[in-house]
Amino acid sequence: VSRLQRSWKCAGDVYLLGATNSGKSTLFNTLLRSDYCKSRAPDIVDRATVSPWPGTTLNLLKFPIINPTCDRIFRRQERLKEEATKTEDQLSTEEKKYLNQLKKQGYLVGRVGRTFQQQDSSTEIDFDPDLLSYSMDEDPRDPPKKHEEREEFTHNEVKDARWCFDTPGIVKEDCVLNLLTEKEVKLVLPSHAIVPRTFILKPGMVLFLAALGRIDYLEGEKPAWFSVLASNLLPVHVTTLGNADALYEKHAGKEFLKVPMGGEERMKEFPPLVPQDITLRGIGTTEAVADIKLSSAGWVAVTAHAEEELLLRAYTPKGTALVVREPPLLPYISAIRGARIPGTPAYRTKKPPSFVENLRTTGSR
Ligand SMILES: Nc1nc2c(ncn2[C@@H]2O[C@H](COP(=O)(O)OP(=O)(O)OP(=O)(O)O)[C@@H](O)[C@H]2O)c(=O)[nH]1
Ligand SMILES: [Mg+2]
Repeated sequence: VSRLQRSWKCAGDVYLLGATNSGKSTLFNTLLRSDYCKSRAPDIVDRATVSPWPGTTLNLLKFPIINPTCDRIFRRQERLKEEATKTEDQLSTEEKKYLNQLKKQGYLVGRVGRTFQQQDSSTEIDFDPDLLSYSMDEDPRDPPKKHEEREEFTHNEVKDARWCFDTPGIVKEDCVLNLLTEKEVKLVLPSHAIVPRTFILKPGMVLFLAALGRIDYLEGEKPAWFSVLASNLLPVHVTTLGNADALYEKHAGKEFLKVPMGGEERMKEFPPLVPQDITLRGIGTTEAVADIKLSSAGWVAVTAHAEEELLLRAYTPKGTALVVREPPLLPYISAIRGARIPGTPAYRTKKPPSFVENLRTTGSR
């Protein structure tokens, strides 16, 4: 909010753009209740629908952007400074409960908060320089409205306003979610914080992410680490090159590989896995070299010994996007693991530290 106010000021309208389900409406609703929005607007503007289903927002929603006068920027900074010194202890029980709930779902949590509250006619009005400095777009003489009737903006409030828009998401044609049923999507879209699952694979081994993705480690000198970042409800299975095809044939569509579900009937209409070869050169045992993104089913961070050359073959259902993301999004993710489980290529899992704990201990906002 601070950066938008400093750099963009009120130069023009602002649009939240992005793929469906990327969190635009969540951000819109947060901005609606922040210093970015004119103080009266949250009561007038409808909140955007947030849902786990891609493509939920169909109409355009907008709120008027507040004009960041020098005085407002100053008061906002004062509030932020003050709040930075407060600890979580000062939150109400309800706020704490909400925060904990979000924390469990893997949200990056911070309180956005507002500096400028709506003028309430029943309370005494302190001297407010904004009322004088900004009578152009917010008319302080506006008579207070009765609570029952739906409030509306006055002509003065919106005539020169810039708006912030939520938009319907961009539908990606090559997204695996388009191929899935409602039940399957529920398993694929994470509903809780993802716990990374790391496996150590030798050349000749194969990793399946449900029946939606597959990675073969074809050639290389040494073992490498494969960290799966995907919904915790999707199974990961490791097998050998010799057994992989048979495993897929036997279990795709069934409980063992979970998604898709519906047995052979379902698999008849489901596109086959198609391969793509990938070569990577390791940069060391603590840092991943790349992410292999298996459409929206998840991604696998690959960590390999320095200078070690790997030949991989990755698969996603035909028509869906397989992307090699280099550099990886979370280079040190393979370190978030427990002890090796004896006799298997798997490591025990470990929960990543929560963002809130981090924020508190570093004292940043
Ligand atoms: N873990 C996590 N989930 C989020 C975050 N932001 C949004 N979500 C969740 O992601 C899902 C989609 O969020 P929306 O805000 O509806 O996404 P959108 O981009 O508006 O989606 P469309 O309107 O369909 O294009 C919802 O279940 C949200 O609760 C976030 O920062 N972290
Ligand atoms: Mg939306």
